[in-house]
Amino acid sequence: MYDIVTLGEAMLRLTPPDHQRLEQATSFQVNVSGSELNTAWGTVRLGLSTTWVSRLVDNPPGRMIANKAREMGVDVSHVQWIPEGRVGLYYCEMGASTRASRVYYDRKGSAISQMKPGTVNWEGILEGAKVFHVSGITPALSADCRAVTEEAIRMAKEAGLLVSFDINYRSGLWLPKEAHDCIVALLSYVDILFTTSDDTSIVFGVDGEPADIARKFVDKYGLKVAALTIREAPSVLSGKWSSVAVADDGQAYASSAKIDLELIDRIGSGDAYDAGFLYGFLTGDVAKAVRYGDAMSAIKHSVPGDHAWITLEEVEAHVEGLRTKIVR
Ligand code: KDG
Repeated sequence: MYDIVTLGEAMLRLTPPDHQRLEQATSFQVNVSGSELNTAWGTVRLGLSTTWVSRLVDNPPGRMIANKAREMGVDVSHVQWIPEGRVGLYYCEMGASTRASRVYYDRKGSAISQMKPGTVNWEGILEGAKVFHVSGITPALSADCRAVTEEAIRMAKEAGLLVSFDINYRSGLWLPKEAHDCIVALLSYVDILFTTSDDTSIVFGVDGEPADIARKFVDKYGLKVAALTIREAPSVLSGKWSSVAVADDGQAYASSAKIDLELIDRIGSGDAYDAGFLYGFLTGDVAKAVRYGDAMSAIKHSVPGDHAWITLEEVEAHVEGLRTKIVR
């Protein structure tokens, strides 16, 4: 029995070292990536039991992904394996100075994009679980993935789980109108929504103050809670992080302060937020969810790679107050 069930694609992430341009690289750092796997990973680091449902090729990249997930304690027993095909890749060029970071995807036709509805034993996987989490990346991968996402969300709701959804709009995968029409249909099942004002603006045409945006979504779609993450990026390598969540009683829970960050690696920081938030929500309330989400995400910005190599003790220490002196 799991606390959390996730569904999504994992890819290999190839990053040239030392802020090199992609074209000049002679080697790559290799990381395992993927929004829902990142979140699964984060929840396991905090002590929850999480399974990640996906589809992988039984070849070295596919096994590398599953091994990395296992290493962290994410359950992969429901991953579908196929003998041939491909897992996705993405290249990540880390920016600096006035050159922004860039991501280049190479994921078309990946194993999960051909995952069919009716092929996952959702009833068995969801039984006794508390949360089903997926992001807008998964239904954007293909028509099949959209059907699988709809099926999983519907069955999770029927089984009494909380449904958690991160809009995570990817412009390379679909147009705003397609994303809008798909996500609106999913939102009627969603309890916990994660998003940003960039995504609500692009996909829904909804702008405004973050708390007002969150409130609009809670009211319109009958959500239990909507959380907006707020990033300010005064330069390529520095930023400020905060978030606000609005619950179904209309109350807003905002970060106690904006957190100043050096952006060692910001990819996966939204997924880390989701993990911290879900942990806080399941073990406390919305106020705790915001505190733990903020702490997870803030620390993630200091960690290279997509995954939140963070302990619960570090998150709790961060929640108590920032310590910047060396720990010996
Ligand atoms: O949030 C980070 C993820 O999104 C990354 O691991 C993979 O960008 C990604 C994608 O589109 O799946």
